[in-house]
Amino acid sequence: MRLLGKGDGSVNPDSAPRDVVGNVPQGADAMKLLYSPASPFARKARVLLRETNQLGVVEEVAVSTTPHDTAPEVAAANPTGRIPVLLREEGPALYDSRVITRFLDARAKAGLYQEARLWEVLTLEATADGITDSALSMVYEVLFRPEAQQSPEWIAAQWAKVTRGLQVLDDRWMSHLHGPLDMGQIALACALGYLDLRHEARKWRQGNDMLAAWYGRFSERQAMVETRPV
Ligand SMILES: N[C@@H](CCC(=O)N[C@@H](CS)C(=O)NCC(=O)O)C(=O)O
Repeated sequence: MRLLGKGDGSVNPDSAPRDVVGNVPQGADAMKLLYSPASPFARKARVLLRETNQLGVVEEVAVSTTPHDTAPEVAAANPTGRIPVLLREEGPALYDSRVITRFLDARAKAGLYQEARLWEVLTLEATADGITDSALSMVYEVLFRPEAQQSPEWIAAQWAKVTRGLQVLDDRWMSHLHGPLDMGQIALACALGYLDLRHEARKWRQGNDMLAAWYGRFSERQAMVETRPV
């Protein structure tokens, strides 16, 4: 298994190579999470593992994978070739991030998908993941397409999705964001962390003051600090 993290499934030369983090799990429940340090989707699962105290049963294994060069261990477990993947002793591998987080939340009975606000939480998570999808595809457009084939219009359209999402969050979601911890909030924090990592120059905080203030506080959580991409 290749253990050097290239990043968000793109190229991330500044990511420190890592392999296993935390205790090595043993026993029937032992699981492995395939991730790379800069992957915002994998970070959702990694933050959840810390918030719900499950690092003792899930070993984090950094892999090196890109859209053009899928790591064999990722391809073997997830036909779409994407991370995160959760390898389990007691059942088939799980993907994508939303399936993994739902599974790990249920396993720990952590209540990050509270029944009383389930549809809100899922919609918030979908909004956050949509922002991440667009932000990631902008990076892929530049890294993995020949320059002559890159489309500035397409990149602008992706960024428009990001800014529309941020605006809606800043306008309508602040009271939810200030409520009890849930998976929508974690997904959003991972999305915003990715904007800082890859799109800092676009200054997403401008015009989204409340969201920026919320993120400032949320990113101080230990789980966020420990998983911050370098
Ligand atoms: N919907 C998926 C998206 C996962 C995803 O796009 N992961 C990226 C890294 S952040 C990846 O593996 N890219 C490699 C590829 O697209 O082949 C999820 O939520 O897990």
